[in-house]
Amino acid sequence: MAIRVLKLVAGVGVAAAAGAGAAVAIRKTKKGAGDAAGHQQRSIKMQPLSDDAAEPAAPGTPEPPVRDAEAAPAAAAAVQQEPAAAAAASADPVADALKGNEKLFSEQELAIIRMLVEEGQAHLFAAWPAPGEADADKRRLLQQLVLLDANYHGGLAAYIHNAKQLLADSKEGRNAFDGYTPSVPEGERLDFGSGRFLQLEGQGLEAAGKAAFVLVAGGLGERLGYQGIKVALPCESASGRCFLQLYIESILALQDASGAAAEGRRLPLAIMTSDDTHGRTEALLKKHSNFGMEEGQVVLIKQEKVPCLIDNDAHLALDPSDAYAVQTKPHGHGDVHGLLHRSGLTQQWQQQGLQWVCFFQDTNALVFRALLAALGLSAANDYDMNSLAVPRKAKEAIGAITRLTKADGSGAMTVNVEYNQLDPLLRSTINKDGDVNDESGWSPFPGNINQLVLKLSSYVPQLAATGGNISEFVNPKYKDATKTAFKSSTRLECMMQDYPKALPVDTKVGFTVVNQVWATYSPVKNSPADARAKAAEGNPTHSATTGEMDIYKANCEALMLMAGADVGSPQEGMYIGIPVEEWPRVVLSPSFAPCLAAVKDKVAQGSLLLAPRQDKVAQGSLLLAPKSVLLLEGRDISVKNLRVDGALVVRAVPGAKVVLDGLTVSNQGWSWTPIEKVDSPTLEEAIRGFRVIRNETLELVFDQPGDYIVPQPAAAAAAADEAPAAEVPGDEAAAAATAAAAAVTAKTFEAVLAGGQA
Ligand code: UGB
Repeated sequence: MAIRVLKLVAGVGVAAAAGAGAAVAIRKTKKGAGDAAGHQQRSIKMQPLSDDAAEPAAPGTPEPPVRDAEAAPAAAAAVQQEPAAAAAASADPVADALKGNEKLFSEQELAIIRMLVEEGQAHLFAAWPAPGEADADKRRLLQQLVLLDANYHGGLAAYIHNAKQLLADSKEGRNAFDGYTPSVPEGERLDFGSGRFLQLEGQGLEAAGKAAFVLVAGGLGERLGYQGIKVALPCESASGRCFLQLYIESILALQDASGAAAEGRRLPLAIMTSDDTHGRTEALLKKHSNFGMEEGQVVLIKQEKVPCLIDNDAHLALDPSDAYAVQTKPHGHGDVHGLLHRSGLTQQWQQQGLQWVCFFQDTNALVFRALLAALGLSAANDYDMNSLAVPRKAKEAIGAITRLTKADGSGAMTVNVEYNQLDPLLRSTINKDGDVNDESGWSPFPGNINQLVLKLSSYVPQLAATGGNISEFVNPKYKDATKTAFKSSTRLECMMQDYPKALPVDTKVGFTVVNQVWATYSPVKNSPADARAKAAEGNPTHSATTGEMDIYKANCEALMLMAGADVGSPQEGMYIGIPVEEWPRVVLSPSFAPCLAAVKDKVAQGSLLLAPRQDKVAQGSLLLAPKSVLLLEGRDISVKNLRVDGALVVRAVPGAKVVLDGLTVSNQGWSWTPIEKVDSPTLEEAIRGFRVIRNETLELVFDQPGDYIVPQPAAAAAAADEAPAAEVPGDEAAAAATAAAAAVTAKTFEAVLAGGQA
């Protein structure tokens, strides 16, 4: 493998030519993540909620019972006990349940036990041996119950009460949307890169300077078959940049491009974690010095899990592998609103003068390509809430953003309706055919992808009114049609997109559809096996394979749309049975392309050619995939004339103004080698189906500010006699020769670019 690294020292280039003596260091080594020490993110450890009667309940959920163990009649408690326990009930049901173990516990713990017994949960203690045996385990269970009680708004009593109500509704088949008439809400549909898109993007960029960002990252990649945290996965293999790095760099790029940085303002990022992801997210940030964010700029807020339920009576589940632990599961991403409120972050952001909060999920690398247009529409229409959305095919398994209005005028909301609820709702109201496409060939209802823009001035008071508690749902998998038993335990959940359910009727809720799904949404959710099954049904696979390929596609399309670049035609490819469109591997760093308009500014019209083109690809079986690779990593790089047939990587620090003008790169490039042909693939490689082999690369590194033209005018002129532009061949010997020179003159550098003759 030959990786050629030209490390361009400050002063080389046009400005240097006019002044200081230029020196170019050329080396042939590379890599090293540069993990500077310094743990900078601030972690807010959420305090357990106090058992505060003033804490608002989740909107739409029933009132919790009053927690007053003394006041509750013992007879009522006995009725709710398990039959065996009820038979043996005495005057003190707690004593009955604990069988002499009472003395192990504090008053606070005994109060919780009493409440649980009254709520019919005596089974949690039924198998306990006599005092003296497993006492530490019994205390361990109580400690967990105290925590679970503290972490749920209204405590465990409220949780059990809400669960009973929702389980009864589920058993009866009651529809939460009964009485509502659906219609298509207010919003706008945009073509990626259109004039209107760019106009809104411009408005969005201005608004981004007053935005906070929230990443929900409490979920594990179970469906993906990945053990690590998803935000640590590379979003693409060409740069190896992980999702968290991409998101943070995108926010920093917006901070810069919006002018916030110039005014000394930092755009905050809050990340919701869970016990499954917290430690590893913290460690990832620490290892990479917050990927460039300052101390305190990124904040972690951790959600807690909720107890599992074993039946319609909301009996709490003991862990199948531990009789002294309640089984728990995630409560859903809806927790984010309550956490933002209770941490004080939203109030703090408002006091700092911020106006918007942008929410996004853990593995959609495209979100920042379209988010600005949504932010712009929010600003233009003064939306309290705006959902970035995608076109939806009727019956597609994706929620639909829907306006729901009560016939009697008593209520209205714009909210996500899950696809399985939409069809029956439409049939029973406005369309006997249910969920069908309209004349456009698409469902008139936009597809929800959970990238939300909220207006802080209405969000903060709404959180104060509701505590940020989001209406919950339950989704038990029943054993049979009688709906009396579950296949496995269930739990209450809540979703962040259900936030509008509790909003006042006159709240402005809209949507922003970007018509090109590939420009907006390509999450990494499914294992290769599930992805193959989805592909077989003709559905998007939402796999690591397509997540990566769609980044290259979106970047190529951006270059074509904004700069008339020639990137050839995409090829059909297949990795581990997952079909993909293969485009040249183009990575435009967030600093290079914080928005589409920046691509237009930095890449001259018709100035870029990425080979091989269609005709070359068609020639031989070895060239099944486009091999050209272009990585532009730096704010101040621009392209005036560039041809790449191979791999070119340009890295430039801020202030290194690099103009690629008349450069032709021709080398062996990189190959995306199918996983079946490589030894010992890593898990990250296995779930996407390939390993990147870097055969040959021209890497230009500009690590000092200055003005640079590549190749320098003299080199270009010299080369012009033989070729239209200077050419860098993939020549191992020449690379070795140049690398041998510890420091060479600018003239040598020109020679390298002209023909590798150091
Ligand atoms: N997440 C949390 O932070 N905490 C939790 O408790 C759960 C999740 P999934 P799913 O993309 O099309 C969502 O598991 O089931 C985070 C929307 O609900 O990927 O696919 C997690 O880390 C759905 O309406 O969610 O469904 C991740 O970042 C639709 O938009 C995010 O929440 C769908 O995504 C989503 O978690 C979609």
